Amino acid sequence: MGITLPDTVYQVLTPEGQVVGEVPHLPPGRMVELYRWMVFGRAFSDRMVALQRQGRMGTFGPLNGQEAASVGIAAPLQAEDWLVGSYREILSYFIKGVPPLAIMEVYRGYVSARYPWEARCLPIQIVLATQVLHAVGLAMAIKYDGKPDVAVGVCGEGATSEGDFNEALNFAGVFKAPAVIVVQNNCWAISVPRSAQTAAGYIAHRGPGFGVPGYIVDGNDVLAMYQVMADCVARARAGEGPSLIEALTYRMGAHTTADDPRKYRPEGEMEEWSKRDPISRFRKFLLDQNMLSEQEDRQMAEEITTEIQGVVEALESRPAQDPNQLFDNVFETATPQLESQRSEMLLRNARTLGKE
Ligand SMILES: Cc1ncc(C[n+]2csc(CCOP(=O)(O)OP(=O)(O)O)c2C)c(N)n1
Repeated sequence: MGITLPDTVYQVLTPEGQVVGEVPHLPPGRMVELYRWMVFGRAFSDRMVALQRQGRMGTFGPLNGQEAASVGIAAPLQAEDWLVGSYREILSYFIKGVPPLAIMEVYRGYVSARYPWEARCLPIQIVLATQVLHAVGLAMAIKYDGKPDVAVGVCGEGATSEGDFNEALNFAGVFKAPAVIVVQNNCWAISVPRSAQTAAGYIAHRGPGFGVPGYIVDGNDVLAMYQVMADCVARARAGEGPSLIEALTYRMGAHTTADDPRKYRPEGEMEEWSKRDPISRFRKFLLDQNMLSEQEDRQMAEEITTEIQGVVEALESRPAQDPNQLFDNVFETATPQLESQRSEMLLRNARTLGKE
């Protein structure tokens, strides 16, 4: 087969922002655009956590620390390519064309929340690893249709212990599906560390076992992620089959707003990873290359705050979700059990409202 086990970590920028690899040929404006998305992702995530703490948003999983991987996954994709991810991939979804308002609506419980068809993203997946099967299914559909598109499936390292992940890789390998499977290895699956997830040195090592090339990438280096992703997407598009990418990154926030990582994270780990922060690394590179100035950076941050505030205002100007509609989209014709749950909830709501 000629596929060997990957053992080197692909990197373009060191944590200090020094160039150690080949910089992708991107115009300066595009580089700044990638950076803006990273800053936007962190600001959006922070705002979602703040809103949740104020009782204005449902449970949310922050993406802090994973901005480079998220941007590198989506930026090389074309409009017709599909992207299927979990709750951690919302920044990749934004780049693909899902409006931030639609994501806020999802987390606020609006059942009417929809992504535009043109974004080519399936709803964010909560059931671990199933999205990888969906991505390979989409890739097979693309292949049957003879289209030049690619389907990308993204999951966390915890999800790789699910059968679905391995079945998806096997199927993709056997049928040469035009798919790219990306694992965001952020070191933790809630409180389970990466070391307890697999005895293998790297998750990317699993690829060759399925006849799929595997790549290990510094997931906090947006340029490295961009380049490896672009190469794998190009190969899939050219009919050369699937790839597996492992992005080495770190979840700097809690698993979700319902989690407290202080209970399980070893002391000093967060500090160590803070030194590899993906945003400060890329900012340093852009400043050094004169692609961005301190003044432009500050202005960008202010614009992003205003933009996100506008999204929050649009969300909060909507009438509240009618709880009765929660049951409408489960089946075409609601089952008797569902109808009984609906009646029970409406009765409870009426009683609660009556007491107020
Ligand atoms: C099939 C399934 N089992 C368990 C869960 C509960 N659960 C939600 S997130 C999570 C950890 C996921 O970790 P990882 O795949 O590494 O992704 P991360 O949250 O770190 O991005 C678990 C066990 C679930 N959502 N789906």
